Amino acid sequence: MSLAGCQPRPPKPVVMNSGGGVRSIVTIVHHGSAIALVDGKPAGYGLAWSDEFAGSTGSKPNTETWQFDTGGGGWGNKELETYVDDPTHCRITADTDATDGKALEIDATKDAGGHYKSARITTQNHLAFQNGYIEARVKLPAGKGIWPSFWMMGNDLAQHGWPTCGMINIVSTTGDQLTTSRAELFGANFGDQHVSSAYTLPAGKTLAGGYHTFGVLWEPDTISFYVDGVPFSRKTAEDMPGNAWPFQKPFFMLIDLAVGGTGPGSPDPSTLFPAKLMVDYVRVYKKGYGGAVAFNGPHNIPGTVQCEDYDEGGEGVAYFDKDGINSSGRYRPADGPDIENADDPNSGFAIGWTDPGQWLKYTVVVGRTGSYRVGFRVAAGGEGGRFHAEDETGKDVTGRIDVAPTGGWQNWTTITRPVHLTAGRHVLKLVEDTGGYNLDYITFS
Ligand SMILES: [Ca+2]
Ligand SMILES: [Ca+2]
Ligand SMILES: [Ca+2]
Repeated sequence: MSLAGCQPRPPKPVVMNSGGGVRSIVTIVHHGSAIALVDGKPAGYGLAWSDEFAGSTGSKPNTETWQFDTGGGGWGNKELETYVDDPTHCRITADTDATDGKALEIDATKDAGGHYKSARITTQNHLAFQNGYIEARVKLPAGKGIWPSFWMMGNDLAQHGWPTCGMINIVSTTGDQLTTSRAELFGANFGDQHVSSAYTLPAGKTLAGGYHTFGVLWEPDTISFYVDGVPFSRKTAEDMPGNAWPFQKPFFMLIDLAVGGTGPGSPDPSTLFPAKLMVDYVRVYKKGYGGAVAFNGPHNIPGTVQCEDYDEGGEGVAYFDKDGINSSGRYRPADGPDIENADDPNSGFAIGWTDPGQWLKYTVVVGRTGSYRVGFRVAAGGEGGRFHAEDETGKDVTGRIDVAPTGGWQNWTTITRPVHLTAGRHVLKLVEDTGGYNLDYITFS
């Protein structure tokens, strides 16, 4: 579904050339209070989600993640482009400067009649995020009238409209001002008042011509912006017009390449078309995620999680296994967790050799906030044992689960419990409080 025609069209921020009633507060660098990045992310954060834009060359970005906003009409800023859903304007492309040799390319074109076409993609209706360090590696196009953006809007846009839903502009820099990176927060429900932050690159440096990273560290009460890992702004509600702070709820992402309008002004004869916006990746790091990456997933809830499909990332990241050896050697022989065949319909393999203190992580995407029935498929040939599951904050989500003897290591039974889960991406951690049972799969319904 496109925004065009069925919902208000959220504008991009009007910043640089705005007048009359628009309050633009430019605040420069608070290094002292900023959180430094370590290995490209805040300490204690791990990769929770990414799109590396590494699909088939020439294809559109993953449609399970991104949808196209289409249409023209200025998008609230008198912009000149018409956004189209067409790989000619938005596709995966080979790029030797990209970390993995591939990037998303958005092309803004001008035809013989002077009409501009470009693309805008969003995760709206697909994925939303709340809190974390969110970063894109981007090659910005230069030129008067060129306006690339990587930004986020509140998931409640349709209910509350812009700007009350909130907006986080991680990159909102025009193609004729590439010695400065601009970021903005919008949140007030009175006009487009906002707080803007700007970072001017060191003398002689420019954002043109190569990849740079643009990040936001979004914590419940503060939002900080980064360019190439350098923090340049840290804001709280006190900095916002009317102390608005609509950032304690999920936001979706947008990437677009606008042409003209009240932000950058119109292109001039020096502006080269097509203008190309390149995005190597978008990554979301979250506190406590520890670097685990979904294996054969992420697993959708409601749905079934095979216990052998624990995350990738290895010892101490995706799992803790006491001897570091897969004793049965099945399925994932290089890993530590012990995976054996499961004599149970449609279940593949099972985790055995459970041992107190061992754990396994599973990256899941919860479809809606609410109550679920979780069913653990278990077998216990000996005396049985117990385990529980935690979310990424360490909260016990299941309570203690006792496994009674089932009369054999392949005599499977299901233990069900109610759980409450919140929508979005999470990492569930299955913690073995004792040994004495095998784990086959987990159902959520
Ligand atoms: Ca890439
Ligand atoms: Ca083991
Ligand atoms: Ca299984």
